Amino acid sequence: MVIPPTYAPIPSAIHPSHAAIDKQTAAWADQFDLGSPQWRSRLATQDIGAFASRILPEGQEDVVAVLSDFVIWLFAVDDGYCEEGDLADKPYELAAVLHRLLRVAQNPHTPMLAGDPLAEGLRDLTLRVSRCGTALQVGRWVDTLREYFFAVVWEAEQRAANRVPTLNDYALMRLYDGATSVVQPFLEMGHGYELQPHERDSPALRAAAEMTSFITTWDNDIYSHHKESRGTGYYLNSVRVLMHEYDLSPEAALTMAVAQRDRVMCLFLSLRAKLEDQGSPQMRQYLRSLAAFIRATQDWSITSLRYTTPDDPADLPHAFTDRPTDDSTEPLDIASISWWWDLVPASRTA
Ligand code: 3E9
Ligand code: MG
Ligand code: MG
Ligand code: MG
Ligand code: MG
Ligand code: MG
Repeated sequence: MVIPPTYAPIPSAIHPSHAAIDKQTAAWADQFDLGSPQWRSRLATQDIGAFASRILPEGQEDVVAVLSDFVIWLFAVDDGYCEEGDLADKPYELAAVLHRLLRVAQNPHTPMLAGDPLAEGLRDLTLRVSRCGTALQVGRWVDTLREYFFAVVWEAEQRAANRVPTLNDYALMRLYDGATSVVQPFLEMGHGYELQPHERDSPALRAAAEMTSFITTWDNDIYSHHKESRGTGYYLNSVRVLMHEYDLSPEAALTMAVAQRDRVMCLFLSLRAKLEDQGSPQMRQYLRSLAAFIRATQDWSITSLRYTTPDDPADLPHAFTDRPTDDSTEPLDIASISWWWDLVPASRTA
């Protein structure tokens, strides 16, 4: 399947220390013995540090470094437990393991899971997150970790049943199972501010954050479809979900997935413009960071060996376009997310 260049209205940017951060993250994964040696040597070539450096191009370097280590830790959980490991189709056992890990994030001094690589890595991350963030942000990060864990347990149940989820269920699950919401607290920490709760928890800013999760995970599905469809059998991906939902060919499903992310991107831009007129300086910075996260995923995905897989090359684009394939202002026909369109009056999206 040939992946076309996708719409990229947000400028590209990367933190100047990306090379050092990338190197240090590979060393951190070695230090904590994450995954197998083979897994680590593969991940060391996938530019994880560059990805984190694109998410926070102007962020404080210590926070970018923690984010980078956290992202490789997340891939250890996602690859090792959730998709390729023994627990991938055992939701009950997976839930128990993830609850124990969560306890380590809630209090890194809890004397449990000693010597477990994921737990020891998480202990280190938690101590560092506590130095970078306020108590509120650390609490928020633990809550978002729980959200992510809950969603990957849902994925495991889909795998156990060997079922392709409905589009509505998949869109809802994907807001959390790509670990995008766990990264969002770093957007505040990276610039040393706290969003005010009445702004962060406003429906409009929550919607902007959810749209960011939708666009980045739909993009991931588009760019990782090659890797995932050649994997060990069962996989969760929006292209596959759309084929199943609407009885489409892979190519037609890809076209539809691209149109959906383009429509959400257009809505994100309209909502951002509206919120920038009204919000605090912190909210405006947060919106810039959400946008950077979207572009970071695009830039990293078309270049990382994780998705280009040169031994069995994926047909990924080398560039982006400045035009959406679909700029309709009509809500997507997905019940769990169609409320996003209520936040932007049609006159602002035209
Ligand atoms: C993961 O889904 C989607 C992410 C790559 C989106 C952005 C990345 C992050 C928020 C940090 C790391 C997140 C993880 C490890 C979930 P999927 O399909 O499991 O990723 P894959 O790389 O295997 O296609
Ligand atoms: Mg590298
Ligand atoms: Mg996953
Ligand atoms: Mg994966
Ligand atoms: Mg993927
Ligand atoms: Mg997947």
